Amino acid sequence: MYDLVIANGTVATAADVYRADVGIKDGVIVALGRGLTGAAETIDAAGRYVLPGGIDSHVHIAQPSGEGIVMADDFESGTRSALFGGNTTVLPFCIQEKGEALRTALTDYHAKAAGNCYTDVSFHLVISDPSEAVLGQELPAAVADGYTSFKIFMTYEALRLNDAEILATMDTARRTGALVMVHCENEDAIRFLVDKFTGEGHLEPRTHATTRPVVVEREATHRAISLAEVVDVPVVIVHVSNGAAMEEIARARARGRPIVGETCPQYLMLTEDDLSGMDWEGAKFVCSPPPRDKAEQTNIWRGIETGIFDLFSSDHCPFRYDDDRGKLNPKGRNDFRHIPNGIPGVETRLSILFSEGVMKGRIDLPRFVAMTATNHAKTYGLYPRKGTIAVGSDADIAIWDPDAERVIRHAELHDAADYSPYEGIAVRGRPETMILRGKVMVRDGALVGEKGYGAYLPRGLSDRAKPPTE
Ligand code: DUC
Ligand code: ZN
Ligand code: ZN
Repeated sequence: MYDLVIANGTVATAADVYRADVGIKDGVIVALGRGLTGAAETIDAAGRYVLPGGIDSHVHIAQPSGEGIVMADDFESGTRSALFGGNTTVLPFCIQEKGEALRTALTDYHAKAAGNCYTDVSFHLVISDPSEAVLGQELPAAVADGYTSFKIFMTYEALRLNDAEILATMDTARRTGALVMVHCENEDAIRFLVDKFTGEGHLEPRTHATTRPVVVEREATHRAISLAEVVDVPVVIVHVSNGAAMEEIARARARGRPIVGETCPQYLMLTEDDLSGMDWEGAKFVCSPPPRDKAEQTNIWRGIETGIFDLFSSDHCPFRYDDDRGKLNPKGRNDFRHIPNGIPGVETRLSILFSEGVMKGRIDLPRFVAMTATNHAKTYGLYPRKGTIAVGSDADIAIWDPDAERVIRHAELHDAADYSPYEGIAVRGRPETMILRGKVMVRDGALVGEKGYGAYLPRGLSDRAKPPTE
């Protein structure tokens, strides 16, 4: 009757924690109950947590990263690493280069993913060239085809949009029901500081953090929220690193604005001091926004505990360290301005929040599930197919051993980078068996599933963004 039963485990959703067996047929959850029998295969999950597979809605895989720079992970290594980290779905970014048609960018990106995935995938767009054709025809067509979210940047010369472009792009989101994600850092302020500090001879990795202080993120967060208010659209503020930006979100919500807040492990576990590593090792921690200080880590925990953050994502953006095409490229090894921005983390995201959050009593299991799976599915148009354990949902399940203790070592991870920024951190809890649409992909820590079983998912509109009804 069932293809698979997961028996005797403790099931957790974003709402409840309860003892139940999970019955699976044709890739879908068909029963929750006690004493389910009649399965082709039964997995005994006694003493284990049975959780929805993680959804990481902010990862970068096989993304063009500038001349001479190559992102460490392709879809094979990136989704394999995600799977071992407890995830069953990831959402990477399909970048539109300036002048490029969205359809071209999407076709190229699909070709990279097709047949190579160990998890399900869906794509956000990045809009870098909001021309009339893009906003008038291409983007609405893409939204209708299931690319229902896109990111815009307020920093990086090649990607940033000015305020007029942000307003026009947000207006297309309003008309189509797409959801806008914003990278909030003020490029002109960063430029000013970079000129000042490099003029004084500061080229070391730590200057990356010095030239991207909290105020440039706070100002841009305020502006993004204000522009979204002018247009009257919801907005996702991604990778929030500090309390001042959190306050902008809280204030806007108090006015009734629909703001989604996202934060990431680096803002809990790293500080800007990490960028001062000997012999340019600080390059391993160069990401934007940069890690802050201990007081800001406490602020970010408060945001997780009190609900300012809906989403906990990895912002996995992997570059190899000791590599001519990575962090230590010929220019980057002498000048922080040429160190590619981003750090790996898709495999460590869930273990860090489980260990530091759930096992240390800062958040409960339903909040963990909400922040790592359910809210991602709801925000990005995948719910209730994904992100929960319910009859009718895809059987995407992570079976966790809550007592397993280990120390994060890159040698044991499955990405294609050559380091982890979290090396040496002790964690409790481990996703030991992973099930994707009813198929066991990882069993007791060993890969048993096949590359290519992971599928592309077109998405519906976000629960947070609905188009006008007129
Ligand atoms: N923004 C991201 O979202 N990821 C990596 C680098 C960046 O600036
Ligand atoms: Zn960003
Ligand atoms: Zn990112």
